[in-house]
Amino acid sequence: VRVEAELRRSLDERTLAVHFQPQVKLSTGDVVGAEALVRWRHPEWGWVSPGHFIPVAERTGMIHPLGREVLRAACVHASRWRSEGLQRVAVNLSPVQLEGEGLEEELRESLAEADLPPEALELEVTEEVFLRDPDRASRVLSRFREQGIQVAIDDFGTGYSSLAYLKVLPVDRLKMDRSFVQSLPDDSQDVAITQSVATLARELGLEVVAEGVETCAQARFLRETGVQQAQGFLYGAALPPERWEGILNLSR
Ligand code: G
Ligand code: G
Ligand code: MN
Ligand code: NA
Repeated sequence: VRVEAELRRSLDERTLAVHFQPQVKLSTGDVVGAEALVRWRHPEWGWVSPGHFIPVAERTGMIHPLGREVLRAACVHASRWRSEGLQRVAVNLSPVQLEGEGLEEELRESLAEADLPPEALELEVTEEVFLRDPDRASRVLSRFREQGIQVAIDDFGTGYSSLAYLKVLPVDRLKMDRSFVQSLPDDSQDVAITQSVATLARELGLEVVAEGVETCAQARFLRETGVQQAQGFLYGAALPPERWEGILNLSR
């Protein structure tokens, strides 16, 4: 209850921050994308993890105004960074946001306000959305895709859904969960899983972004296995937008 009240206050006072984690093209090292990650610093508690407050926001409906703020910030910053070579910004979408009304309108408004082409926006959804209401999720996401917005499956491989949704909803990208990356290249099971995901993606014409890349050995193995992009502490944690200025120029 404390968390709920304090989160509501931070939303009202607009003290939530949006940070951006670089996504890198493995063959060149260029920063091609940025994932928007919401950050909450409470005056007494310090940084509160999204893993802690996002579920509260989902339960209370605060995820709608929160998600709107993240989306707006993401579009505004991406629009500025595009001229420096950034291809896209990725925004996490909660299943609750997908089920609500008005998301389509918000997307249109945010893109228009920032003058960002839809192709430069990627929505990250987890496999969970296809468990909850697969028909609705496919319908809504297909409509976004028709407008040019890209869709990525977050935490790919950790959900309990079947792969059938990849036929119903042609997505653009799979984000391989960091639990599969952590023990590369030594763990033979993770090697097998990585190879399978890379093959599946290639056959379906999708890109793969590996998450949680922390070492050069992981990056090298992923590149040699055909994974196109990576994200993780090796390249950088999520940074506040003002710290992004140098990043894009540096990578080119
Ligand atoms: O990197 P971090 O600890 O911030 O991320 C923890 C989790 O919170 C991740 O699963 C991430 O997807 C989620 N998350 C971070 N920002 C947002 C957001 O703006 N919206 C939603 N729905 N989830 C987010
Ligand atoms: O959306 P998602 O659930 O994937 O959120 C990304 C989460 O992973 C965030 O909590 C972020 O801080 C965290 N993260 C990002 N890069 C790394 C990394 O290289 N290693 C680890 N352990 N965590 C990471
Ligand atoms: Mn994500
Ligand atoms: Na993830």
